[in-house]
Amino acid sequence: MNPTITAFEQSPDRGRGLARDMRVRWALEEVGQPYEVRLVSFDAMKDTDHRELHPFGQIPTYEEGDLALFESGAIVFHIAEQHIGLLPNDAHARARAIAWMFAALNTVEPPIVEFSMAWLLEREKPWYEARRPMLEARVHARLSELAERLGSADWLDGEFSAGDLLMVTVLRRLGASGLLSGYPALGAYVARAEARPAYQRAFAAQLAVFAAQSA
Ligand code: GTB
Repeated sequence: MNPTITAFEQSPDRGRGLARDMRVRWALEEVGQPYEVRLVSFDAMKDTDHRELHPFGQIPTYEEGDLALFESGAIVFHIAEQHIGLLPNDAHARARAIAWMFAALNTVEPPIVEFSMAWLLEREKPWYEARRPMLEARVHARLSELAERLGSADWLDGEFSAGDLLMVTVLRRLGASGLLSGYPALGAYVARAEARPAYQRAFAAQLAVFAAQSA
C-alpha cells in the first residue's frame, strides 16, 4: 500500500512549493515511491483526529501501514532509509549526509525562518526596520559559510543526498527576499536541484493542488 502524506488544502505559499510537504513529496519522487495525499484545512489540522498523527496540529504527516510519522526531517530520513537513492551506502558518507540533514534543519533553517516570519508578521511594526539588519546578518552568516563549503561542487558531499534535498528546500524559502542573490554558487545549487526530474514532479503535484483549489 502506498504511503499517505498530508498537505495544506489551501497553501498560503500559493503553489510556490514552500510548505514542508514539498520536501516529503520530493523525497518520495526521488526514490520512485508512489504516494497518496490527504489535504487538510487549517481547522482540520487542529482537530483531535489530526493531532493523533501530529501533536502540534501541523502538516506534513506520513502514514504507511501502522506507522504514523510527523516532522518533515524525520519523514525524509525514514524514506531515505527505506529506499536506495537518498543516502550513500558507505557508512561514513552516510553519516556525513545525515549531518547535512541536521545542518539544514538545525543550523540553516532557523535564521531563515526567523527572517521570513518577521517579514510576514512584523514588517508593519515600528521595530521591524531596527530588527531587520540583525535578522539579515544572521542569514548572511550561514549563507556565506555554506557557499564557502560548497565551493564549486555540485552537491554538499559527493552524490546528491537527503542532505541536499533538505538544504535546498530551506534555501528556497529565501526566494523573493533577494538574499540569495549575493551567492551565485548557492543560486546555481538550488537551480541544479530544481532541475531534477523528481523535484519537477513534486513541484507540479503541489502546484496542481493549489490550481485546483483556486479554480
Ligand atoms: N518542524 C515541522 C516540520 O518540519 O515538519 C514544522 C511543520 C510546519 O511548520 N508546518 C506548517 C504548518 O502546518 C506548514 S509548513 N502550519 C500550520 C500551523 O502551524 O497551524 C510552513 C510554511 C507555511 C507557509 C509557507 N509559505 O506560505 O510560504 C511556508 C512554510
